[in-house]
Order: sequence, then structure tokens, then C-alpha cells
Amino acid sequence: MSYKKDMSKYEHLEGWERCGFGEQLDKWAEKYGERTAVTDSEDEISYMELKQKADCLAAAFLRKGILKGDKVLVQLPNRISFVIVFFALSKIGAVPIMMLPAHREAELEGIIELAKPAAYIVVEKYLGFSYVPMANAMKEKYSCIRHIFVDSESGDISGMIAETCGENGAFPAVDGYETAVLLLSGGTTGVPKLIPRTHTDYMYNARMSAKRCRLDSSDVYLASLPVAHNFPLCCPGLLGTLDVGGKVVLASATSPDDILDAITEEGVTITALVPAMVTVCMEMLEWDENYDISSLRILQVGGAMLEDSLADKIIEEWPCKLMQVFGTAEGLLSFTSPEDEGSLIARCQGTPVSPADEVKIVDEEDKAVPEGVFGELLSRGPYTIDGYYMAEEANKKSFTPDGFYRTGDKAMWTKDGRLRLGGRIKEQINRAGEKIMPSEIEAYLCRHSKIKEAAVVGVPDETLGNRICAFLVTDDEAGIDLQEIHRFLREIGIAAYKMPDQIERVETWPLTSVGKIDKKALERMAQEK
Ligand code: OOB
Repeated sequence: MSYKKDMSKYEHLEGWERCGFGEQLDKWAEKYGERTAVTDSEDEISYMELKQKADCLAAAFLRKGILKGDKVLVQLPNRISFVIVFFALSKIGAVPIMMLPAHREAELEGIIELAKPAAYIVVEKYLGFSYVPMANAMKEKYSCIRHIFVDSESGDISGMIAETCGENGAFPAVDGYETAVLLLSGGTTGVPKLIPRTHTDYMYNARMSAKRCRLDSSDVYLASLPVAHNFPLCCPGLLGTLDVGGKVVLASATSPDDILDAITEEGVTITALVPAMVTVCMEMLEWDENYDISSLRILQVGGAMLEDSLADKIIEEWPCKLMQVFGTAEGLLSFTSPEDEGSLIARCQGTPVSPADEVKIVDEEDKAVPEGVFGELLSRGPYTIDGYYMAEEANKKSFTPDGFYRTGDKAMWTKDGRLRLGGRIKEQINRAGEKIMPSEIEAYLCRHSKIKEAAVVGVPDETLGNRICAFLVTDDEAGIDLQEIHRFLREIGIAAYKMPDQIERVETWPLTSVGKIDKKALERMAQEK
């Protein structure tokens, strides 16, 4: 038997509440009423209206036959309908699977086969891509998908809200310890793993994050990353901001001008960015003086290694506190504090956000390493999962027998008791905050008729953190170029952020002493090119 988390251990914790997100929304509506809850590029919605619309949509979902426990693929960009859909599904105990707008057929198929969703909710069109043909193709291929709901101006979602308004019946009871969402993890070969988060642990995740940020009802939180991602959704993000009665601004795209415009116009006090985005925002600020970011109180930066020099630069040039954020969708969060000295903030990722987090840093034999020495970061605690969704084999590798999650990250304790991250132990590429498993890309590449073997590595890159380099053994003397690779991968249907940035042909592989492909050598070769 594998380790199972005992929730009763956490019931004494401040911020721990056995309650569903649907019920939370009702409480917020009562408390914050007509205050603005969320704005996007087109509209705004108060707490009360959000509750009313979520109730209508929940009733409509029930009427269409979406049942408690059903999984529902949600692929919506940052807009108010995302928020309504999230709470509507929560209210009836259906479980959203948080797809990103960037995902395509290959990612969808892996997840559909695993989770057998009953419905698929898509935006009609976003950043030039039409989602409806893709959704229809999925419905045709997988009989589990009974419904496609399209979010457009005249589409199903708004129509459903209008139809059912005023006739909200009873919703099924939802227990806080049931699964609220399935988040996506960085993934393994082809099939991404799904991360089941309960209503209670996820709300606690949001509350502890909000507490560390000293968030209150005067705060304006800007979701600049795709809000289906854990960082802007819940750390403290959308959910943490709603809990304190603040306002959430949804930026329609993750581009520096969208972000800086939103900060300037909405008086944003806190936002979350990955390091690569900070760099481009800083460049933009340098040549356009019309932006005003003086309202910012906290800039959260996380999702990927923040170089010391960039941290120093942020502290020097931004009018707000830098908060370093180490986070995982599996749970553990570690942030610096607003009260910490700049010199300390610049060199660590702070401390875990909950007093009940258990964190260990261990060597290859799982023995604790001393302060100042890097090891693998392990975590267990109130909001860290005890297993991936239906993934017995993967769980054996990713968790210790006593239930610690193996993050695969290198970390150490600093002399002042803070965590400092030092890169990856597990083979995973972090490209501008997006996590990519090399084995997944290698498998796609090998489907190409000209490619005999492929090895993919992450190469340090000034703007992206890591870029993706694919080494190929090909059949064809004439070779194959990057364009052709991209075309081929687009046909398979994979997210654009997984496309190789660089390809190199090799005749033979550099090998390690045990005869494996020497990826360290490949990384050096890619860097020299
Ligand atoms: C966030 O979550 P995920 O699940 O997309 O990725 C988690 C991984 C970590 O295991 C680590 O490899 C990397 O992302 N990471 C960092 C980092 N924050 C995350 N590596 C170095 N320094 C950091 N500050 O990325 C995520 C979830 C919640 C909040 C923020 C980020």
C-alpha cells in the first residue's frame, strides 16, 4: 500500500477549511457583494454577479447531464468566462482539467485517454487559432466526450447562462476533501501527469500564499500568465485575491505591452511573472516612458531559476518588493517575505508558506545533507499531493514510501534558514517557465521518416532560461532543417512552446562510461555552436 495523506492531521491549521469552492464563492458574494471581483479586456464582474452567473451555468451543466465527479477539459484563455466556468463546475462537483491555450492534439489525447472527460470547454478563437475543429475532432475520436461547449460572443456558455437564469435548483453536495481540479504537470513521455488538488488543500494553498503576500481587499492582482496555471490561479493568484475581497485583472495575453498597459491602467498592486517575462518587460520599460508601474507593491517572480544578476536588477530598478517564488503544481510553495532585506531576497527562494510544510533536502541515498550543500528537495504537507491521478507506476518513482514528493530540483538550506534552488536533478527542460520532458519531444521526432535517433537537451539561454536543442541522427544526406521539423511537429499537433529552438546533426553519440547518451556533452556541444 502506498502512503495516503491523513487530512485530519491538518484540521487545526489556520486557513484550512473543509468546504468546496462553490460554497466559498457564495460566502465571498455575501461579504464583498457589489465590489468588482474580476476584470478582463472587455468587461468586469462583481462578486455578486459572479456568484449569480456561476449558479446559472452550474444549473445549465446539470441540465445537460454533466454529473458530479465528471472530468471536464477546460481550455480557455484569461477572460471572465474562465472564472465563471471554474466556479460553475465546482458548484456541481465536476472537475476541471486545466488545459493551457497552447495545448494541441498530442497533449489533449494523452489526457483524454487518462481522464476520460465527459465534456470539453473551448474558446472559439484565441491568438489566431480556431479551437472548435480541434475539439470536434477529439469528440469524434473519443466517445467519452459527450459535449463540446464553445465560449464565444454568441456561443454556448453565455447562452447557457442566459437560459437557466432564475431557476437554480439544488446542487449536489460537495465535500472539501474531494478533488476540485486536475492540474497539469510537466509530464513524462507523451502523457502528461495530472495533479489532483482538493477544494480544501487548494484553498489553503491560496490562503497561505495570500498571507505571505500580506494581501488584502485593497489589492489589485494582475494575472499575466495563463490563469489555468497554478501560479496565477492560486499562489495567491485569482483564488487568493478573491478570498480577501480584492480585484483580479486578467491580461488577455502574456506580452510585455499587455502586462505593462494593465499595470498602468488598473493600478495593479501585485503580479506574477516568470524570469523571461521580467526581462522583456524591463526592455520595454527602458524605451517607453509612458508606462507607470508605481502602483506595484509586490512583483512575484518564479517558475524558473532567477539569475542573481536579474534579481539584483529588479530590486534596483522596480519600485516594489521582489518576491522570489519557488512553486510546484504538486503543492510545495516557498516564497521570500516582503519584510526580508533586498540582499537576502536576491539570493534565495524564501521559506515554505505553511508552518505544516515538511521539507527535506537529501543526497542520492535519501539522507539529509548539511546546510550549504545541494541535494534533492523533497516535500510533504497539507497541500502537497500524495500521488498523481491514476498513475501507480509514476507514483512509485515520484514519491518516497513515506509520502514525500520528489521535486527533482536541486536545493540547499542557506545559513539563514532559507531555501536556495540550484537547477534540476531530474531531466526536464524549463523554457521560460514551461516544463518540457526531453523524452516526449524525442518520441515525436523519431516519428519523422528521416530521423533515426533523437536526443533533446536544454541549453542555457539568456532570455528563455533554457532553449530546446534537438540532436538528430538522420537517414538523409541532404539533412533536415528546423523549419521542416517545426512543420512536422505542428502536424502532429504539439504545443508551440515545445518546438526545438535549435537542431544539430550528429553521426554518432557521445557516450557516458556506462554507454548512455552523454547529455552533458550534448549540452556543451549545443552551447558551442
Ligand atoms: C511552477 O509550477 P510547475 O509545476 O509548472 O513547475 C514546477 C517546477 C519546479 O519543480 C522547478 O523545477 C521549477 O518549476 N521552478 C523553479 C522555481 N519555481 C519553479 N526553479 C527555480 N526557481 C524557482 N523560483 O512553476 C510554479 C507553481 C506555483 C508558483 C510558481 C511556480
